[in-house]
Amino acid sequence: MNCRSSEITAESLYLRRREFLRSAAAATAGLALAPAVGCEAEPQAKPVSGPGKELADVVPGPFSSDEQPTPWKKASSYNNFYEFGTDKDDPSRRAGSLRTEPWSVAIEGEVSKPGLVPLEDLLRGRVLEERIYRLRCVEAWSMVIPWVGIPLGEALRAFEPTSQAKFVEFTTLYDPEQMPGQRRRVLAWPYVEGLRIDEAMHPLSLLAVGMYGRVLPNQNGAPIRLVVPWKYGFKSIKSIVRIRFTREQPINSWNRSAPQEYGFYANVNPEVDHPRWSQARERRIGDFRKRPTLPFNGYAEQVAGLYRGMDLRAQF
Ligand SMILES: Nc1nc2c(c(=O)[nH]1)N[C@H]1C(S)=C(S)[C@@H](COP(=O)(O)O)O[C@H]1N2
Ligand SMILES: [Mo]
Repeated sequence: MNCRSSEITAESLYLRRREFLRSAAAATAGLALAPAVGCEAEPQAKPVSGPGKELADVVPGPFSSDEQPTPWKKASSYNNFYEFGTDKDDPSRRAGSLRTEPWSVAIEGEVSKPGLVPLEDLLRGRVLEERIYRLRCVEAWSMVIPWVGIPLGEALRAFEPTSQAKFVEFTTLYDPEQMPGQRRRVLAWPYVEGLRIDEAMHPLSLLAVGMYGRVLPNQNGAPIRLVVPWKYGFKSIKSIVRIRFTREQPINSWNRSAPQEYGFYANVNPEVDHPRWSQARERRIGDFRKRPTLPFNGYAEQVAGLYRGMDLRAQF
């Protein structure tokens, strides 16, 4: 069976299909799409668990790309999540050991409302938005993923950062029993990332809890992760357990491990090569041909103003 074309059909119809499923015409639409759906389900890597629970009451959010979403199969089986190993298929094979319930996030540092916040409370009363964002890895590949989440800035403001809060630091769970990749010191665990406060508050920054209308698969950073679409993928930290508001610029894991290769800002910049390869082009997962990489991953109109006056070659 020619899977490529039917796979594309399945993905391009994915949004409309969900509408159909909700409507009275569900039975007919389901029939019409049956072959494509079957193909979509064809395994590439064996998933640790099936697609997550469907999320209810998701509204379309702003800034969505109109590009074709990457097939779910690829987005959930070609991953970087070193806590489960360094191969692309390690996370989808091994992340089943991560327990995502119950889950809390510690709020610390320069805030008037610190505390340990259960995930349910973090989400309570908030509208889940779907935003189709490009994610561009520093390794020169990219995907287009329909994320589901809440604006990071809105979530952060609720904790009332003080005027001293200049940066926000995020930390991933540390538990080598659940995250076997942490038994090897490929990075200084736990994984840490950071944003300047204005970057964190920018309306593009998303705290994601789902993708493709469903709860995040473990390998994609369940139960809660960042998505910062104008920065290289490593800034989009997964499985967050701590958010700390700081006066000083946080030391992010990749900067610590290889400072000459990975900076703090990590804004997607086709003009600044990685020391070992070019950043001028990228391969969209599923495509054969490479395409040019866009400044700020195509989000320059929204975010270039944050960096006015900065030398982004020096502060890479
Ligand atoms: N905790 C943690 N977060 C992480 C990583 C990681 O290894 N550990 N990898 C990063 C990198 S390099 C990329 S490209 C993205 C990949 O996200 P995805 O697998 O959902 O596409 O996650 C980022 N977040
Ligand atoms: Mo990445």
